[in-house]
Amino acid sequence: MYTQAMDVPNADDAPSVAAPANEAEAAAHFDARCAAGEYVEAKDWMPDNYRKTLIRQISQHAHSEIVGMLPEGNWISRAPSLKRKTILLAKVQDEGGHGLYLYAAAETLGVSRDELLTALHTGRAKYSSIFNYPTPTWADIGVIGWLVDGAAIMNQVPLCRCSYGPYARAMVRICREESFHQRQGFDSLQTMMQGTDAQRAMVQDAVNRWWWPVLMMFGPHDKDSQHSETSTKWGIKRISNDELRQKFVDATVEQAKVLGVGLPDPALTWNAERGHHDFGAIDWTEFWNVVNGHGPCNRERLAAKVKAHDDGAWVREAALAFSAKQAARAAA
Ligand code: FAQ
Repeated sequence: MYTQAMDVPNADDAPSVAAPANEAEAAAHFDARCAAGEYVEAKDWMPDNYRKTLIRQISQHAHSEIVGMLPEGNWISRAPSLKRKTILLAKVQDEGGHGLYLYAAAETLGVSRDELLTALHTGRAKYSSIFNYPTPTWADIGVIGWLVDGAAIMNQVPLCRCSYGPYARAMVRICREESFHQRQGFDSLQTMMQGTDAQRAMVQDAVNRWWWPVLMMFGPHDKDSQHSETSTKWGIKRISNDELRQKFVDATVEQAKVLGVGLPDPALTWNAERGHHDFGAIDWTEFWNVVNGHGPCNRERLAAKVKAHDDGAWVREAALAFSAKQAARAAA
C-alpha cells in the first residue's frame, strides 16, 4: 500500500532531525547525508533550494502524468476492439493515479494542491513537451506506449533511488505500472505490423512523427541543463539527461528491429568504439518552442485541462459540504 502525507505539514510539526545550530553547518551535514545515500524525509531539515528543486520537478512530473492522459483519452471511444479499449481505459486511469501519488509527494514539501494546480492552469508550471503532439491515428496510441512510456521508464527508474524518500517510493509503484504500459504499446504495434500494408504504413508514419519528440523528453544536453549539477549533487538525479537518452536509443534500436519498423534518422549507426549508437542532431528550436507554449497542441491541452477542472468544481464542493456535515454531526 502506497502511503504518503496527503496535505501540507502543520506549521508546528517538529522536525524529526534537529537542524544544527547554524545554516552553513546544517547545509554541510545535509550534503553529507545525500552523499552517503541516505533518504531525506518530509520532516527532516533541508536547504530551501533542495525543497524548491523537488517541488519544481515533482509537480512538473505530476502535471505531465495528468496532461498525458489527454492524447490517449482521445482514442478511448474509438479503440478498434473491446480488448484494446479496456487496456487503454486502464492505462489512462493509471496515469491519473501517478499524478495523484506525485501531487501527494509534492504536498509533503509544504506546497498545497491548489497552488500546484493554479500554477499549471495559469501556464506558470511546465509539463512534459511530449504531450503537446497530436494523436491522429490509432498507431499513435501504440507508439505512445512503446516509445513515450519506454522513455519515461528509462528516466524514472533512477528516480526510485532519488534522495527524497516520498518521491522515490512513489516512483517504485509508478515504474511497475509503466512497464505494463510499455509492453501493451509494443504488443499493439506488433499486432498491426502483422496486419495489412496500410496498418504497417500507419505504424511507420506514427514512429516517424514521435521519434524526435521522444528523444527531447530527456531534456536539454547536459551542458545546457541548468539544474543537473545541483540535482546530481543532492542525489535527485542519478543519471544525466544525455546518458539516459543514449541508453534509450541503444535499447530501442533493437526493439525496432523486432517490430520491423525503421527509425527516422539516417545518422543512426552503431559505433563500436563507443559501444553505443550514434544518432543525429536534435532540433532544440522545436523543443524550446514546445516547452514555451508554442507546440502543435499546447493551447488545446491546457484548455482541456482547465475545462476538466472547472467541470469538476461541483464534486469538490460536494465533498467539502459532506465533510462539513460530518464534522457538525460529530461536534453535536
Ligand atoms: N518538457 O535543467 P534541466 C510520462 C525543462 S511522465 C518540458 O535539464 P531538470 C508518463 C526543465 O523543466 C513524463 N520541459 O531540468 C506518461 C527546466 O525548466 P524549469 C515526465 C522540460 O529538471 C507516459 C529546463 O527545461 N517525466 O511520460 C523538458 O534537471 C505516457 C531545463 O532543463 C518527468 O517529469 C521536457 N521534456 O531535468 C504519461 C520525470 N525537459 O523547470 C502519459 C521527472 C527539460 O527550470 C502517457 N523529471 N525541461 O522551468 C525529470 O527527470 C527532469 O525534470 C527532466 C528535466 C529530465 C525532465
